[in-house]
Amino acid sequence: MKPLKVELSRREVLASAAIGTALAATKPALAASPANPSRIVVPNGTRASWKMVNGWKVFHLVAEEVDHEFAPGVKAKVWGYNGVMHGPTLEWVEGDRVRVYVTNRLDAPTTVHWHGILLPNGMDGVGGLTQRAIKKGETFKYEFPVKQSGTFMYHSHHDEMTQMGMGLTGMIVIHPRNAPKRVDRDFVLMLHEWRLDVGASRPNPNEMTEFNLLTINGKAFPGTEPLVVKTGERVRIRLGNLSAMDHHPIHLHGYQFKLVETDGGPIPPSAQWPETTVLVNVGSTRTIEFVADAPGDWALHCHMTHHVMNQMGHGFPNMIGVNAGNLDERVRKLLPGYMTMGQNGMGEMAEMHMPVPDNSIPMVGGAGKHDVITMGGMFTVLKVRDRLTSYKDPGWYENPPGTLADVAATGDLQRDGIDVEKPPAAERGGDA
Ligand SMILES: [Cu+2]
Repeated sequence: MKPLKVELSRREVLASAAIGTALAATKPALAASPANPSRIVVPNGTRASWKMVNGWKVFHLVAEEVDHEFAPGVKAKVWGYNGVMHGPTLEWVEGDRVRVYVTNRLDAPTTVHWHGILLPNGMDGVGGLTQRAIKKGETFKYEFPVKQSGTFMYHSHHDEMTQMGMGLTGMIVIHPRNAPKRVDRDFVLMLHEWRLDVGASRPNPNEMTEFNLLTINGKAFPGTEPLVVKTGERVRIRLGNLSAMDHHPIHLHGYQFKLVETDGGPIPPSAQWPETTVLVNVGSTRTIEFVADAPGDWALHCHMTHHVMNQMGHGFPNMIGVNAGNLDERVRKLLPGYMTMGQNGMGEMAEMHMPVPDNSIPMVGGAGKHDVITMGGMFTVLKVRDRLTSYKDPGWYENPPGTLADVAATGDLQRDGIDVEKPPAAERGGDA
């Protein structure tokens, strides 16, 4: 089996940069190669192309309406940059001089704000305050030296509720020029939330509370690509949140990680503490790192349970414990095909393969190895494998013998004195 060839030293990256190697904007987020020195991985997403012109790293963003698929079968018109939503990830190196042209092809005026970037005031992109808005058809020029490193974001700062709610958002990664901390896999994930009514062709940016599509890099599970890692690799996950109203506690199974950086800068090692969940506030980035020493398929998801549901899981009457009796039969006289749902929760919905309206998906559910996965929305999978020939989705994890939860054998129950008819009573927890 061929070893993975994905590593490039910082020197090679800089050398490539110096000769003006442009990154492909829409290459799949896989291994780096000399033609593509980027080391970041943007699952489901893209990286911006650029060129060197007289010592300036030149980018061009075009704000426009784009067709976007949030999950299989759920499409909408949203606003993005360069044909994609979120916009392509901008990758800079500390010390670069960057120039970003922004062309507005929207009917509305817009601006671009460089979130967390230290720059001259007039380049900050706040409509009305630091510049006039970019009108339809105009191209503005932003330029500044890159004085810092880390994980940042860019977004419209004109009619923010509408424009960020429609998707005018993207991530920025800045590599340190000197002594970069080496990681093997460097993932970039942006969190966002949407209200897309069933049958609607555009999300509703006026929504304040009832978001029904929660996304990682613009995708709701089962539309999310897994994060593929080889056992033993050092992993960095950069999370940004430009949701309208919700912070997202992102939980990783199987690992303890450290919060190493925010958009305010790196956290000194002495101040880092271990976590299993990192709260990514609206308008902030959080970067975590860990060594992927445990192979498997590990869930990575928002721990707000309503954020791992898709469109139809919201605003549903509480039917838990309800005995519907012959209700279905009676209602079907009026509404053919009627079925009472939710008496045992929502998990069953994932299995019923009920027809759903056009341009919508069931509230939960994706195919898993063992059963249906009863989650949707802001959910993906970290796939850690001992052997990989590429970072393409390796399929489901093969659990080693004796390491998979399954039906208890009669012999096990007898050996351990378990009588399923007579479970032990809970003991008092207090002193009294
Ligand atoms: Cu959330």
